[in-house]
Amino acid sequence: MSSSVLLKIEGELVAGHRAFTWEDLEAMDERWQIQDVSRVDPKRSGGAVALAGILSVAKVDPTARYITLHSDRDNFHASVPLADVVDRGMLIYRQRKEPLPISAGGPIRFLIRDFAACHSSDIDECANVKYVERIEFSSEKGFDNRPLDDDAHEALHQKGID
Ligand SMILES: Nc1nc2c(c(=O)[nH]1)N[C@H]1C(S)=C(S)[C@@H](COP(=O)(O)O)O[C@H]1N2
Ligand SMILES: [Mo]
Repeated sequence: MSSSVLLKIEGELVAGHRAFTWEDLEAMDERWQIQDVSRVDPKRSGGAVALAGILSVAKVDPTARYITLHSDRDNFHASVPLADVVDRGMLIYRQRKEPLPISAGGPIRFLIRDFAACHSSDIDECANVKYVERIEFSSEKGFDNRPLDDDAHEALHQKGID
């Protein structure tokens, strides 16, 4: 198992822990661990940590209003109001005792409980960003290149990266 950094936390509003290895996520307090994400979304499997746990360990300032999830791997980014996901967001990071595979959106995939249909709201399925490498906290909305309509969504799926 590697101890390389899987997740970076960015932004001026972050005062605490800014770099997480797989071991850091696994070592997070039991109260932040979600053992079985299939109960949240039957399409998903594995274990996650609650976004609220990351906020706590990273000591994110309460004035943060937006969270931006960055996948540099395939240049996909989503920025949503933090208040809407603070209690519903989680980071899937393991399957049994192993890191989440790329094929499942790993090593880290964001998942929102009760997400809306694609581009029907800010908190939609498209915001379940795969291959999350960086999470940014800010007072203003960050970069977001989610598909805005059915055509753009179809084009993204045709690219074969979704
Ligand atoms: N990194 C990354 N995350 C992504 C996407 C993507 O293209 N790249 N597509 C999004 C969209 S538009 C949707 S609807 C869901 C689809 O998730 P699924 O392929 O696991 O069903 O992933 C979201 N997360
Ligand atoms: Mo989507």
